Amino acid sequence: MAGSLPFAFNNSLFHLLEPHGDTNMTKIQTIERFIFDQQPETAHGEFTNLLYDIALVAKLIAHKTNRAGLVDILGQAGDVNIQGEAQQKLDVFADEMIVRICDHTGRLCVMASEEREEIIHIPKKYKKGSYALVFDPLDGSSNIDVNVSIGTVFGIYRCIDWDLRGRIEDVLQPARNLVAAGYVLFGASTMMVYSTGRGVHGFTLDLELGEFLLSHQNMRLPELPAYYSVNWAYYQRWSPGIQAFARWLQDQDDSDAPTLSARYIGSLVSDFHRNLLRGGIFFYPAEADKPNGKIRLLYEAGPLAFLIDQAGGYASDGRESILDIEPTGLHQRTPFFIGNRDLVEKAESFIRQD
Ligand code: AFP
Repeated sequence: MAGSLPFAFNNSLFHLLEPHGDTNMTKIQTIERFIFDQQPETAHGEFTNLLYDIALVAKLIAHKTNRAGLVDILGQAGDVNIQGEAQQKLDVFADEMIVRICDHTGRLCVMASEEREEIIHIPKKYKKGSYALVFDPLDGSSNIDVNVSIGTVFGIYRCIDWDLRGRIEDVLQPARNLVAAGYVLFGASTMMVYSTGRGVHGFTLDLELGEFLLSHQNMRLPELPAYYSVNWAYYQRWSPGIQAFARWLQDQDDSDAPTLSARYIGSLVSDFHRNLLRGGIFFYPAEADKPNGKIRLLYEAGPLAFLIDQAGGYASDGRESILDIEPTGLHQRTPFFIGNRDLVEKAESFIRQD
């Protein structure tokens, strides 16, 4: 009975314990347990613990974003709160949390954040680790004020030269070199989805337990896509090839064209997550005055390309795989097409005709 169980083991968990069918019990796995079980026998735990750190920071950001609607009541960003401290913007908060949790653990050699101009060095007083972390602390932040889902994206590389302290070269690696990537979606519920190159796995945060529980094991893109996602308002700015592709997506008369519905949130993690579950394509192409589009290669496109590859899909800049692009700058942008392989390749074929 609930009353006789420890506090944390509350009602929210009971539905997970209900038998499925006659005999099978649902298996409950926390993210910690799952990461640990996936770790190779030879591992020293450095990488495993880095993933735990990210799961911890995800909970902290979730706690803060869940209170975003209270800002009007408790004070605006830029205001001074009751303790005399300035209120922080959520993306700045998320950025600082990630750095604070990860800079002293001895697991990283360097970090790079979408929020900062330069790479983030590990202070000399702390031990240096073997991994480099890239992240977009809170993507889609313009959606916070209207209570629309937002997300954190991250990627983990191995440092190139383990003898040196972190350098820019450690983060300017093609996404094909990622050893892990993932995102945290702050939506109707908070989810952490990640891959270490052995499938894509999703965990949902149980708020009462304070634990991420395995909810989506081995996520695969459905073969039949359901959605296309693009900001249609920019149609006039696209090349003729991209315009033709966008019209093809809508073309009910072309027997080759899939029957898709349109969905666009304007928050990449949310658009990506929905399309991962339902199938489809998200694209943010080049525009006349933005030849590289808007999406950042290092913090958004690369990690999501790694995930979609693991889920059976494909990501391209319209000409080549995102996984193969050698980054030249920390804040480089790229045109971005991601989703079911046949749809992304179709976009490439239209672009070749430009
Ligand atoms: P913000 O962080 O400025 O809201 O940008 C979010 C984003 O980089 C990505 O999450 C969206 O897919 C894309 O921009 C939306 O851009 P548009 O508003 O131009 O469609």
